[in-house]
Amino acid sequence: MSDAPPKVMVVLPTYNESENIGRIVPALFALGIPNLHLLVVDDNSPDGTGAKAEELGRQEGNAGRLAVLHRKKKQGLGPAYIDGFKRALSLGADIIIQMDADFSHQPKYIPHLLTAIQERDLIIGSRYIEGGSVDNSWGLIRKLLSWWANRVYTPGILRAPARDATAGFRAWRRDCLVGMDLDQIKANGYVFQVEMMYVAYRLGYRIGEIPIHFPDRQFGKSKMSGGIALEAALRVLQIKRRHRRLTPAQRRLAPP
Ligand SMILES: Nc1nc2c(ncn2[C@@H]2O[C@H](COP(=O)(O)OP(=O)(O)O)[C@@H](O)[C@H]2O)c(=O)[nH]1
Ligand SMILES: [Mg+2]
Repeated sequence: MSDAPPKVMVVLPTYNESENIGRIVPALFALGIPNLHLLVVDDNSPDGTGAKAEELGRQEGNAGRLAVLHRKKKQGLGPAYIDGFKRALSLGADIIIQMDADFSHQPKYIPHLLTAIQERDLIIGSRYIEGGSVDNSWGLIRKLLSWWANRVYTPGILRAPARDATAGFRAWRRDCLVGMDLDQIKANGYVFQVEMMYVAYRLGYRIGEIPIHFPDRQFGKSKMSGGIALEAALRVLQIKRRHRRLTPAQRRLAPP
């Protein structure tokens, strides 16, 4: 075995993030993490995010470290991530980071994720453990609902250890994503995050959390809504029904 640093690939799904993409790419490379690569997964954003990402990938210093996966049309976060994860595996990533492109997931936490993943298979950047927090502008009701859904409701149903099951700032070990049958992940939006976590848990992978502060985006618009959040809560039961019989014996050993 060589001592080369693991290949870390950050998967960034984008839809109309033209104001953010030119900021997040340099912010990620500025971390100075050796062997860090980026994969932008763009759903043909009408604002030209995909072309902008291509341009960034041609810039000196970025060339060979930034790939863009173009999908034909907007199909939601879940399918974009599944495609992105498959591509990251085929590009030989050892550790896969998933994060929003809008700075709600702050690059400064990536070193914390990378340290924690050494002892686990999945690390979740959590808003609801000690040291974590959400944007100060969130009203009390919104804060309470999100806390309750993630901290009480979802763990109560799934009996899985994550205390921020809908959080989308995560690190995965390659073996864990290989072991999961990604074609069996059907959910979209916030439930996608819950489904991925639950399948990993059922397959016996070790899940850990690190605290993060989650500020609201400064540029661009959110693609989520209160309705999507409510739907997510109802679909947790479906996720349980679909995957509760999975056991570690059903881990896959190699990608198809
Ligand atoms: N490729 C792709 N990215 C998406 C889609 N929907 C949202 N995103 C991206 O996923 C990330 C999170 O979405 P966002 O709208 O910020 O959700 P919020 O943080 O829950 O408000 C952002 O980087 C979005 O650009 C989609 O349909 N396709
Ligand atoms: Mg966001």
